[in-house]
Formats: sequence, structure tokens, C-alpha cells
Amino acid sequence: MGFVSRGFSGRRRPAADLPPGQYLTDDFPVLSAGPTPHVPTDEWEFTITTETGDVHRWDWASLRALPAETPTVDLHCVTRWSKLATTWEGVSLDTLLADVDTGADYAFVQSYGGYTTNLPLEDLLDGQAWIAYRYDDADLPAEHGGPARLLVPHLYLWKSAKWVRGIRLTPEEEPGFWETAGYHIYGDPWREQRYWDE
Ligand SMILES: Nc1nc2c(c(=O)[nH]1)N[C@H]1C(S)=C(S)[C@@H](COP(=O)(O)O)O[C@H]1N2
Ligand SMILES: [Mo]
Repeated sequence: MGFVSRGFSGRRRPAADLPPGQYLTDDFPVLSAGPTPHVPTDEWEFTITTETGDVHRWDWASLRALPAETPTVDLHCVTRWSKLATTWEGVSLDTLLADVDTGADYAFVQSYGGYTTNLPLEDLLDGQAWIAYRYDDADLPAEHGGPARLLVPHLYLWKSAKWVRGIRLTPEEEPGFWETAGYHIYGDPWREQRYWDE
């Protein structure tokens, strides 16, 4: 079979790596619906709240004390740019959810500054999502969501909430900021789920 190795340059990657309707960029565009919040790490906290009201809480030190992973992933924005092979450091949601007892099927993600988004809880599990605090071997810059953002690269990038503050687990799916504005409730780039009617 005609197997072709990908190589390591990160440029000239095969078109098969790009979801339909996307183009490649080497830049890292900044897309924010409002002003950039600046949250000092000594005031930062992250919570996971279950459907029964149990609150699991991490401050900055306890987040950074958890085992870190360094995923290399492709990013796909619904405005059609994709950026391949980006490198991050963060804590897997598998780690954060390990001791969370829940029967909920959905996650409602909330950010400092008020942004929200939603996804099925199972899309946060099995090595698919991280709370990321470093990008490209540097602390995550505020405009890209620092001190920490959600990273869910298998869905369109609007699901990767910058300045993430908490996740509420819910039995019913609740649409977030862009989902309420007409974007797809799930947002799979490979199925081109850009808007609610696709
Ligand atoms: N809190 C917050 N998170 C957000 C957004 C936002 O406006 N606010 N924009 C989303 C969108 S539409 C995209 S494409 C990505 C952009 O991430 P970047 O600015 O790091 O490229 O962040 C997502 N997360
Ligand atoms: Mo976006």
C-alpha cells in the first residue's frame, strides 16, 4: 500500500489532514468575542460542579501539581483556518474528572469574562480534552486564553473556551454563547457542522 510518512516540518502537510472547507495557516489568529480578561494565578480557580451540586475545586497550585501531558494537536476554527501540529501542556480532563461522581451526559463550560460553550461529557474524556496552560513551550498568553483554557481539538475551536473558569455537568444539553447564536450544537469539523442547520 502506498503509505507516505508525514514528515516533521509541519508545513506542506497532505490535504487529507484538513477537514472540508478549511485552509492552512501558520499564524495563530486571536478570536475573542469580548475584551481579554486578565486573571492573576493567585486568584484563579477552576471548578467542576455536578448535577447534584457537588463542587470540585482546584486553585492554580493544585492544578499545576497534577500530572501534565504535552499533546500535539491540529486546530480547526469555524472561520475556516486550521493550524496543524500545535504543541501544548496541560492537565487531561480524564485526570480532573477521575474522582467526580456524575450521571450527567453534558458539560456546560464557563469562562472568566462570561463566555460559555457546551459539549457532551464523553467528548471531554478518553484523552480528547485538556485544561492547557502552556503553548509552544511558553506560558499561555492571555489573548490565547491564559492562564488556562480548555483544549478540545477534535471539535471546532469555539468549543475550546479560553480563560476557563468551570464546567457544570448537566443532564440536558444547554447551548452556550455561539451555539445560542446559531452555531452547531456539536461542531465536528470533519462533518462540517458549522451552523445549526448543518
Ligand atoms: N472565553 C472565550 N473563549 C473562546 C472564544 C471567546 O471569544 N471567548 N472564542 C472561541 C473561538 S470562536 C475560537 S476560534 C478560539 C480562538 O482561540 P485563539 O484566539 O487562541 O485562536 O477560541 C474560542 N474560545
Ligand atoms: Mo472561532
